[in-house]
Amino acid sequence: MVEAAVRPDLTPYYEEDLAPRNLAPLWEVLHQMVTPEPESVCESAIWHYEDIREVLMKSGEIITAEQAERRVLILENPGMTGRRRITTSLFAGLQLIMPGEIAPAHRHTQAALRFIVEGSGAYTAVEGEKTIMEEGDFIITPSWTWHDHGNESDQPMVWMDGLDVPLVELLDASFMERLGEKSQPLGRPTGDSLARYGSGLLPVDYKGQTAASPVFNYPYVRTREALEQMRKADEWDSCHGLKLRYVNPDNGEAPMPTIGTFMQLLPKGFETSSYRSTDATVYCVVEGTGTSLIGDKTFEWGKRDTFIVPSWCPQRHTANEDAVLFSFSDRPVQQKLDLWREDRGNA
Ligand code: 1HN
Repeated sequence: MVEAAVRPDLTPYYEEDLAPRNLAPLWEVLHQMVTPEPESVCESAIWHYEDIREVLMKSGEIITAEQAERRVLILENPGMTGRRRITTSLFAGLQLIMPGEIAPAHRHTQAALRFIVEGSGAYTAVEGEKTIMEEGDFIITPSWTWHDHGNESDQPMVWMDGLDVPLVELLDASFMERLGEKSQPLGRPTGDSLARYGSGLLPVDYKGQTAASPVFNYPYVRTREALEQMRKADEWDSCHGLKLRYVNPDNGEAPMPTIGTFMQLLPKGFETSSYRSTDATVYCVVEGTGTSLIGDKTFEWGKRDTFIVPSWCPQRHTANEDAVLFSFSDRPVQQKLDLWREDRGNA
């Protein structure tokens, strides 16, 4: 293989012959383009909630939700400063909505998830149905669905927004529309989707019409109850503890085609064995405290913290007390494209 810049004598050819014709020599860059293993600029990182809560609340004083359209602080990966993403393929941010505020209705081709971090009782409306949000709830806003948020409670509400913005940017497929009204008209009662599609039942003639799940709120009470019931079987995976993936009940696939979501329980004292996978992953701590070794760096985490594991970076987690971790990644995309790999070490 020709190493980069080993042929400085070719510079005149590159600059005078190739560049003006929009041509470039592959042999100078091939080894950067095709690496033996993933080489990501994405870095491991952590955001401690107690460290960022105050500046997030400050945003509530300096701009209204309406002025901002969405009052979100972007969690920027330190390896990709200015690139508005938390991993190479995904956006994450913390959104704040104050009592009485409304974030007006719009829709876009980028798919979004909300993971509720703090507060109780604000709502989000998606395609004509409202849902009330509680801590730990996982809510989806699939591609091109109308959505608006409002806070009718008496406390600030904070959630994590996870979007496939960088993926859509890569594909140049961004479209966005504002409804022109603060709130969209509601066509279904609150709780309708969960009752119809999220109770181990489906309407008898239902034919999955969309790529995304017909359930749009996966309440934490149900997820937590599932984990608590399952722990009685005492079957722990050495790499994951007890880990569940969220599904579209119609086809068993991820709730949205571009973002996979997971919830796992690590009981007090549990130490996972080394694991890595090609989907860079965003973790949100729902309960408990613990320590993670990500590559050669150690991170201490607690409730409401967010941390990142880059692609193919070895991870080990230890729970100091019963811990519950929500996570999301681009895994469904990689799996559909036959790119996803995992390495369970010797486990
Ligand atoms: C968006 O539309 C929302 O609807 C949140 O709440 C975060 C980040 C990037 C682009 C669009 C929302 C977003 C976003």
